[in-house]
Amino acid sequence: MNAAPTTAIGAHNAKIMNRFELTQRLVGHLKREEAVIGGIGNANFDLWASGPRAQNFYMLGSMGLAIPIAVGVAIAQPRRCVIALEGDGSLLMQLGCLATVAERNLKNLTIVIWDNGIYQITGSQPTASAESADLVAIARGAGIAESAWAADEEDFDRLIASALEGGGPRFIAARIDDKPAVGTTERDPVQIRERFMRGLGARSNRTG
Ligand SMILES: Cc1ncc(C[n+]2csc(CCOP(=O)(O)OP(=O)(O)O)c2C)c(N)n1
Repeated sequence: MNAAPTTAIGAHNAKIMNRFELTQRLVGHLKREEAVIGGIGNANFDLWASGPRAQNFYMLGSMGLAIPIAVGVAIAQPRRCVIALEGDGSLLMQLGCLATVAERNLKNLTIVIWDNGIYQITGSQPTASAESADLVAIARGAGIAESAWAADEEDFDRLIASALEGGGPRFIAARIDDKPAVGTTERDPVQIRERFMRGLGARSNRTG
């Protein structure tokens, strides 16, 4: 059993950090071909900008699907660590997936939520997490016991390192600023899917 990553930090006393910086920190921890599923928009833009990895999947177009896709990968490849990166607005659209994650008790799954309190990419309309909803409390209520706010960058590092040792499912939420994403993912879903499947060893390298 790994040391519990629980912190006493609540939704509104965690440090406000930067998504690109934290994404780079996260990618720096990846040594074992972990799968990373970036949610729509900024979550996958900053993952893309953090460097090419064949085990990255970039969700284009639909909110709230990073976690459901990660669940499928985690079930299909239980020995691989799988990380879902999702925005607060996208998670709020698909909260039911948290109960599924807890119920399936996926040891190899980590969820990272970038909580900027806005639907940034469509014009920064406020989300419910800006004022009222505490996403970590929701995850705990759904049954994911190992759910925590990252207090600051060092705490985020610690939570990620611990999550990559297994003992999931883990839910890590970070409060982030409203700086735009650093890059823009290529918009070629077939390429993205094929590269990801090869990266997971689920497709051979032959073409066609
Ligand atoms: C089902 C669905 N509804 C609405 C949209 C339009 N849309 C795309 S991204 C987005 C906001 C995403 O917000 P969040 O997940 O918090 O990420 P942020 O933009 O803040 O990084 C919206 C409303 C969509 N693509 N799919």
